[in-house]
Amino acid sequence: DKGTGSGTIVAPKTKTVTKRPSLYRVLLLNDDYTPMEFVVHVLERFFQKGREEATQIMLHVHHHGVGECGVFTYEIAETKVTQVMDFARKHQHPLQCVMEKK
Ligand code: NFA
Repeated sequence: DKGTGSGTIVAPKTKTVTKRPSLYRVLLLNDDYTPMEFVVHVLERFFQKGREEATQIMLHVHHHGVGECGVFTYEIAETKVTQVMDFARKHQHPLQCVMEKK
C-alpha cells in the first residue's frame, strides 16, 4: 500500500461511521391501589434512586399520573419494564411501567 517515505507500509485510512443509539424513557403510571412505599422501593431497587429522589418521583407520578424513572437504550429500557412488571405482579400490585421513544 502507500509508503511513508521510510519504506514502511501503512494501512489506508478508513472512515468510521458511528450512530448514537436511540434513547427511551421508562415511565411509571399512577393507579389508585399500589402502595406509595412499594413504588419508592421499585425506584430504589430497579432504577438506583436514593430514598429522597425516589420519593419525589413517586409523588410526581401520584399527582401528575405519569413520571420518568430513567432514560436508557432499547434493550436496557425493555429489561427495566419487564423487571418492574414482573415484580409488581408478584406482589399483586397493579403498577404499570412503560417505555417511550424520546
Ligand atoms: N396513587 C397510589 C396511592 O395513592 C400511589 C402510587 C404512586 C401508585 C405512583 C403508582 C405510582 N397509593
